[in-house]
Amino acid sequence: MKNSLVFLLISLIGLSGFVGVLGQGGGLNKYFYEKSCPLAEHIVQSITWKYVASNSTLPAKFLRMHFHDCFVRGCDASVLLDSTANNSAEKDAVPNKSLAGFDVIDEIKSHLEKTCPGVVSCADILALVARDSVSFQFGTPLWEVPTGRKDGIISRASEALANIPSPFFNFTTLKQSFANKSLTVHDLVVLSGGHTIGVGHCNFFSNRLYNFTGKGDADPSLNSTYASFLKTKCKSLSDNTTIVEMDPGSSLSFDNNYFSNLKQNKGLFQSDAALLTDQGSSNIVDEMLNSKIFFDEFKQSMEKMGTIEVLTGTSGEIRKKCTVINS
Ligand code: HEM
Ligand SMILES: *[C@@H]1O[C@H](CO)[C@@H](O)[C@H](O)[C@H]1NC(C)=O
Ligand SMILES: *[C@@H]1O[C@H](CO)[C@@H](O)[C@H](O)[C@H]1NC(C)=O
Ligand SMILES: *[C@@H]1O[C@H](CO)[C@@H](O)[C@H](O)[C@H]1NC(C)=O
Ligand SMILES: *[C@@H]1O[C@H](CO)[C@@H](O)[C@H](O)[C@H]1NC(C)=O
Ligand SMILES: *[C@@H]1O[C@H](CO)[C@@H](O)[C@H](O)[C@H]1NC(C)=O
Ligand SMILES: *[C@@H]1O[C@H](CO)[C@@H](O)[C@H](O)[C@H]1NC(C)=O
Ligand SMILES: *[C@@H]1O[C@H](CO)[C@@H](O)[C@H](O)[C@H]1NC(C)=O
Ligand SMILES: CC(=O)N[C@H]1CO[C@H](CO)[C@@H](O)[C@@H]1O
Repeated sequence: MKNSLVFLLISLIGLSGFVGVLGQGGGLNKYFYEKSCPLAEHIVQSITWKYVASNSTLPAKFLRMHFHDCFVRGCDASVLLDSTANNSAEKDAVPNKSLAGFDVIDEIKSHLEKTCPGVVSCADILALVARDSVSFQFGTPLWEVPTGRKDGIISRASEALANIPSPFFNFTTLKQSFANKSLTVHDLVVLSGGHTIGVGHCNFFSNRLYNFTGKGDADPSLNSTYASFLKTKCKSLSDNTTIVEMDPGSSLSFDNNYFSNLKQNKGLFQSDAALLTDQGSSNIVDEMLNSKIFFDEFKQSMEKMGTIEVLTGTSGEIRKKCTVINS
């Protein structure tokens, strides 16, 4: 009787541990570096915070970089690889032209290689940096990043083009793009909230100001007051150098203001405005007007995005340098 009780207890503990690991998704877990590199997460956070403290545009760069990484071949740091003589990497694809912050990742990686050589993957570093940079403002992590990702060895510009959703997408193509990554319409709306920080280049939306249907017209779904303001920034259809805040007035603050703007028809890209064109999606936008709900849902969707097609166990490698595959 006593033995069987002990057995039952042990089984339960074992089972909950097992379920706990599976529950993280994709074979990742929260304590992956606990023995092999106990300071890993501390090192990532302190270097990230050091940079973000003096440059508040960085969280947007890292959040977008993580999104681009996960949507192309999974979260495998393929976005960090440089092009080589015979390969044009994701970095060199048009959607990646404005990615930045690679130098910070490199500094973190070289610090970690000194502390625990060959242990911490670039894919985990990027996932952690995205989380820590956005969380700096709050002083505490906004979502969990279970670790154990391996680095991929392939990066192709053509795949970035095929997998990164375009700002010209409508609701149908956005939904398809996210469904391709096992993400729902709910994830689509919630994660679009990432546009509460950062900037966009004029050429990604100036058709909405100057030539929406080819008749020199504006997009009727764009707030006309906002359109007039945007025209003072983006002077022509071909301007591809000027940037504007995506969440005017609070583009450095991570909050749910994106959704209030969206409701006033001030979503910057067609892909933002598209979230109001479907009833179900539009209802989710309304839910996100509640800040607590947004933060809670964003946490869950980011945790999901961070597990897309991850390489774990014996797949992939631990790169020595994040910009090149091991030779
Ligand atoms: C839903 C489909 C999405 C589309 C079509 C899209 C498109 C874009 C475009 C065109 C830009 C402007 C890039 C530039 O001009 O430099 C941008 C910026 C940004 N995106 Fe998205 N995005 C999407 C989803 C996401 C998601 C899921 C996240 C993260 C959760 C995200 C985070 C960001 C951030 C933070 C920026 C600002 C980057 C900066 O300030 O440099 N986006 N996005
Ligand atoms: C690609 O170029 C590198 C040198 O940059 C070379 O080592 C490698 O063998 C080449 N790979 C292929 C598949 O041609
Ligand atoms: C902040 O970081 C961005 C992206 O790396 C960079 O372009 C910009 O020059 C930096 N600003 C300052 C003040 O260092
Ligand atoms: C959405 O865009 C796709 C691809 O451009 C197009 O085939 C489709 O007709 C569009 N859907 C709607 C509802 O506009
Ligand atoms: C979704 O994946 C399918 C199959 O790989 C591809 O043909 C399609 O273009 C993708 N759609 C989007 C919007 O990314
Ligand atoms: C507006 O679009 C139409 C149709 O694509 C094109 O013929 C025209 O040149 C465009 N106007 C400008 C100012 O680019
Ligand atoms: C901006 O447009 C010019 C002229 O069309 C082009 O030469 C240049 O490569 C573009 N730059 C970017 C960053 O897209
Ligand atoms: C347009 O934006 C202004 C604020 O910039 C807001 O007061 C107004 O309600 C918006 N109009 C529509 C139709 O959403
Ligand atoms: C950050 C980065 O690597 N940007 C690259 C994007 O692609 C262009 C060429 O298309 C490169 O010149 C940039 O260096």
